[in-house]
Amino acid sequence: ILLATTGAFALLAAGLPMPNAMAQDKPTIRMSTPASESDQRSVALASIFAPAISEFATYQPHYNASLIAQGAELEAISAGDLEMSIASAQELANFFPEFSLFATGYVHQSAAHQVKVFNDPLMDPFKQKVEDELGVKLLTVMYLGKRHVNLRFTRAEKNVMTPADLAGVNLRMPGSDAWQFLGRSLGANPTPMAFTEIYTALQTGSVDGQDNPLPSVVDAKFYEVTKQISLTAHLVDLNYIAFSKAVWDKLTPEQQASLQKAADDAAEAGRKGQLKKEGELVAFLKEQRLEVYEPDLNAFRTHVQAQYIGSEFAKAWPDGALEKINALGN
Ligand code: KDO
Repeated sequence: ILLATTGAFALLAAGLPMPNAMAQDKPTIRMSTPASESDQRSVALASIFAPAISEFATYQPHYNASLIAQGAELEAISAGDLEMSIASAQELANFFPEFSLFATGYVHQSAAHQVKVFNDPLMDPFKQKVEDELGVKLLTVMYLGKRHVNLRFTRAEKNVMTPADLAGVNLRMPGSDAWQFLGRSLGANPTPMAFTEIYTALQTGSVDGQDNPLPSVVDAKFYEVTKQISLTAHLVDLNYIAFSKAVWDKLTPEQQASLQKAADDAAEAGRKGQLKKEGELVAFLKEQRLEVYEPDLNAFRTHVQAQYIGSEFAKAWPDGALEKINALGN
């Protein structure tokens, strides 16, 4: 009698229609991210991806790195402890150094350029390797935004016009070699730290600043504990939707097609949301009394690019790949 009150038996006993697949056959897609629930990528996944797959899978997001620590998500998917993440190219570069190409300063030019690069055949061997060696499918590319330098100092204390002005500045960057290299290439003194620790570190002064796109600066309220933003735009930043190949392989071809479309649609909506916010937020940040200004972009671009040329990172890039990426831009 007890058994008859659970699961499908309960439905039968209550005279309710049986669903095609019993609820417990539906895979749960646990998604872990350091991003908050109000981040545009999170919003797009919850409002577009989740309902689009709900007939055959249950989307279960975990925000603020509450399930898996930032940077450990890919390993978790590979081990079967997680089904999905919003992965950075820098995290992929920990496993496959050639991914540092997509994490290099001033390579991607815009959100549209990122999409062209992701869909170009030049990406095929990159995607295939991740699938074969890590058991992770990169479904689509999401737009995070243009990263800028955001400091605790007033502009009178530190006017960041060129890389030389960042000498000695303790700039929080995410913890991986590719991220730290980007921080050094900007001329700063990078400090590795998880995203969820930045606010307190800025508040207490254990770092001088951080770099993130304007929507992240606002979403995480970094403007409350900083005084200026130099619009360096050093990285037009992206994330890939990383998905467990083991789970994917259990779906029917129709379900795979729906899930792929759901990911693409969510990415497109997230991109639009993020671009809109980027356009609006300079005014908001100025209202919050931050000094927001443009540095000598040519000086930053030239300096950053010079650091990468001939670096260990660049040695891992497939021949001709950078040229192909550039050709897809303006
Ligand atoms: C960050 O830690 O600075 C970063 O912006 C890195 C990105 O790859 C991305 O993961 C992001 O954090 C988180 O999603 C939080 O927004």
